[in-house]
Amino acid sequence: MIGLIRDSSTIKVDDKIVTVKGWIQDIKNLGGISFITLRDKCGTIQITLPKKKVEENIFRNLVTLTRESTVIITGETKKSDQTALGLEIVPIDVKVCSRADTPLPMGIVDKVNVEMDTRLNNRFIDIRRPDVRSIFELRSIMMKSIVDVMTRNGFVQVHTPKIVGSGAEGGATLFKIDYFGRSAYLAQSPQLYKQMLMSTGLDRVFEISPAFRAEKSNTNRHVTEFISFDGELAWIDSQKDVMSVIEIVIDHVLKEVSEKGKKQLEILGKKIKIQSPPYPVLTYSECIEIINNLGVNLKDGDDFGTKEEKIIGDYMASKGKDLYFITEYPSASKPFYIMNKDDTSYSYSFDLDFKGQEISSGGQREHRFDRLVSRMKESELDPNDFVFYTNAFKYGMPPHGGWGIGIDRLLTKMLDLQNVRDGILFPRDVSRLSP
Ligand code: AMO
Repeated sequence: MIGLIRDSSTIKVDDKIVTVKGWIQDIKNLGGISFITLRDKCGTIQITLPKKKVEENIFRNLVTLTRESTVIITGETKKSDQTALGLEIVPIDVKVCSRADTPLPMGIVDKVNVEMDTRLNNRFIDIRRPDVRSIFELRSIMMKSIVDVMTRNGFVQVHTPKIVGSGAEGGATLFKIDYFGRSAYLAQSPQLYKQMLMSTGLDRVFEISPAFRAEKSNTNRHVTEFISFDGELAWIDSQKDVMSVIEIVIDHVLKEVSEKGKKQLEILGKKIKIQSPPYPVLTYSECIEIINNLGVNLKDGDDFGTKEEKIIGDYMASKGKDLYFITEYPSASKPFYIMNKDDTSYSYSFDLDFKGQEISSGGQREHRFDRLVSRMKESELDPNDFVFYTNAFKYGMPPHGGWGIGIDRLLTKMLDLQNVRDGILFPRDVSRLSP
């Protein structure tokens, strides 16, 4: 028997006979009456079983079920002022879809703090928690908003190879694979390909794809497989043109997620702060000064680690800014494809930081063939390994620039998650290859 198919967000007392589907979250047997909390993707519904009014086999069937079993229940709606929905269902038909094994590997509604490892090992259960599921629904809203804003701004979505013959982001984080007896690698980024496209007339492209880094660091912001959102645009005057596009994109994403994800944000108890562009810009040298004024002893050329990023994050937070660019890093700390700043030791590079963490880096690229090859040699790379790439610079390459945004980090910072893994369904890191 089937009544009106309803979920916990649409059900009304007036529906009279309804069919609901979900997981048995809890069963309370009080002798003459039993209560079942049925959870569906939108919330919970109370199923009430007065022993005298419910058919015996339905009663037995339901009250002997294990938590998290899946059922389809048809029943009569009754007004109730004891439940959040203001109604309960008295079953007249039950279909048990699957009976859950016991004990459960982890609880769903229990208020105990479960370790990240246990949660990730049992991710299919973890995601049954409404707050966890909300993160992934918000992620989906975010991804759609990115595609929308990029397309609206004339960018063409592309996909480039993830099995590659040479890496762009340094040998230390390359995953080597055996490719029919030859050495190949998992792509660390679409860098070389998105740049090659700049010579084709496809002069505004974006890609959202997995990127792989053999990253040995076991931190709350590094994973070995992440989703990289890359953009590249030609005919730029300077890196500022690239930064302006990022501002348009991030601003749109924050607004869309706030607007379209209201329900999920409420479940998470979060409010997204929208910081209107333009985002503040600090140069690398200014950051060194800010950091050293706080008693640290950084030298020009030193890299910023987690600690330094946090100092700058706190400094910007004190000015009410969560999002800010850091520009003009030393050339030596940036990859070969970034353009040097005229005759200085700095570069036309930038990072976008969000609440004290780098979420993006980019810059103007070196589009002049000779200089590009020199930059490669300076970085101790063999230009012969990159001929497929440098060829695209030989026969007419416009000035161009772009960025890579770590989607997982953007989500983490936007929602103030503790760990980048919180926003990844099935994360991969040094010690995790399953599920
Ligand atoms: P970069 O190496 O800085 O730049 O990476 C760009 C962004 O990707 C994210 N990211 C990561 N996220 C999680 N785990 C990791 N191990 C990880 N590594 C990187 C970060 C980072 O800011 N080709 C250039 C971009 C460009 O210039 O267009 C690049 O890949 O959010």
